[in-house]
Amino acid sequence: MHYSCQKRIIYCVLAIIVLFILLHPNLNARRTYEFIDKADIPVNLYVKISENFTSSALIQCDYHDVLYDDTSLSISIIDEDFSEGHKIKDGGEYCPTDCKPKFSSAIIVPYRDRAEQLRGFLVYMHMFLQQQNIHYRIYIIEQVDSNPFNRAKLLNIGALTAIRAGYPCLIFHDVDLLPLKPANLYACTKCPRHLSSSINKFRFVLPYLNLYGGAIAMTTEQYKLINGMSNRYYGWGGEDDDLYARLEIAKLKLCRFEPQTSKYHMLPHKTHPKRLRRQHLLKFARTRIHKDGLNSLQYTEVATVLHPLFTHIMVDL
Ligand code: NGS
Repeated sequence: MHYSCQKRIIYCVLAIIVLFILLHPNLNARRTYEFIDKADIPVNLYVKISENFTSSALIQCDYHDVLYDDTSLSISIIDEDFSEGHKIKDGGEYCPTDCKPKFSSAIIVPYRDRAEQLRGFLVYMHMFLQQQNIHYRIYIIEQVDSNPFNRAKLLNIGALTAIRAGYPCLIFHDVDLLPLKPANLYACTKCPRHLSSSINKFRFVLPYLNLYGGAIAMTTEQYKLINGMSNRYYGWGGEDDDLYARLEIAKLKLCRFEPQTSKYHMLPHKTHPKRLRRQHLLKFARTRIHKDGLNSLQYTEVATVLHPLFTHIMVDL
């Protein structure tokens, strides 16, 4: 081959490599980020159980062993059957019996049309959560109409339901995410917490610092303070960035646990069509906080069913 032709090919290949690196979404990704040191987690936890909740246990549950548990769970649990004779109450509520829990968490999952994923999620999450000595309940909020999916509005509906039931801590959770480390305590911290900061899909790096989607935890008080999430994001993307903007307005600084503890496995699924106007909505996120959220939430409850492993709320948005 002619020398100048070879040179041109080399330049082309180099240019493609440079472009690939520059345009790659992981360019801004964080292998590490600011996080709460393990030793400081206990003082940062928001210790509160549900109103009206009583436990007949004599001793308080201890969370030291949970926080320092170094094991990982195997995602093969999703293929298992849930054992008969478990201690979960209808509606998916669980409370440890041999000690008094310090935390009550409502796990709120927006959902539509992923039955197989939901089955695996429920089996896995009950296994995971029961190891943590917390009181919790799993709410699945299903959008039954045929409009584009509105994740944030479903989360608002779940939040209102959980708040009415007296839950002090709201954990908003996508159905395709499985926490891998039992040390990732599903309780609220005093700061709003981003739980899923280290996902296999992103090669366990945080795609951008302000990411506040996937799995997050907020106290009921914090969620009410920011008027919940915007109800206007139909279709994929942007609603979590809008939520982050609300935190900034309310001067609530988000926090995380260390990457090692925040590892998640994302179950594979089809990608959704992206909402075209999400950037426009985001641009005005700050102006809508007081008029678009919990205080403007409108929907029709189609049915609520207490299943053995979850509370199923079906809604028309
Ligand atoms: C951003 C989206 C977020 C989304 C994040 C990660 O670009 O809603 O990607 O998405 N923001 C906008 O579209 C404005 S993920 O790859 O996890 O599906 O959460």
